[in-house]
Amino acid sequence: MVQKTLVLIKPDGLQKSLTGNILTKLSEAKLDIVGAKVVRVSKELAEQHYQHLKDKPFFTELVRYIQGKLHGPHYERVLALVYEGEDAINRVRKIAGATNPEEADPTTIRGAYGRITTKGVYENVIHSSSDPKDAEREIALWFKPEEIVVSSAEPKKEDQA
Ligand code: IDP
Ligand code: MG
Repeated sequence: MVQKTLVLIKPDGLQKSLTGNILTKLSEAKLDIVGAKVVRVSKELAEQHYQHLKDKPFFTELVRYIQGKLHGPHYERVLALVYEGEDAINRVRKIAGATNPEEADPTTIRGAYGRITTKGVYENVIHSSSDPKDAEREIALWFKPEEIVVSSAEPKKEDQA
């Protein structure tokens, strides 16, 4: 099934200068990028994005992490992307790797580049939506509808000879 999925290159990924490596690795999934932008993450956006974890002991630190507050003022941003294609959600999750970077396969993005901070947050370089419901919610949270490119099945009239 053709799906859309949200990817965030988190502040640690930007600080470690991994954007190119991550995009190259994700290109193995043979998906299309249909949305992309740099976002300065507000506390509200961070809390909404991670609402399912609000009762966890690491929640406050997690919100600070995605806001870039652990990586100096220059990295208070993320790169947000929407990928689209066949089985997009699972394909990206597979390349991203397990949540805990120490348990992630070393050939995955998180396994290769992630770490656990002394405060116990998994700095795992990349976010990817975990299921179709999450993907829909997250894409609506991070992107306006007009920021997503819609591919038309039919060629446009003006493109035809
Ligand atoms: P996911 O990112 O693989 O979907 P979630 O459970 O949705 O995993 O958690 C969101 C983020 O919260 C993770 O990517 C990681 O940065 C952090 N996190 C999740 N579980 C833990 C934990 O047990 N300890 C520390 N950080 C965690
Ligand atoms: Mg998740």
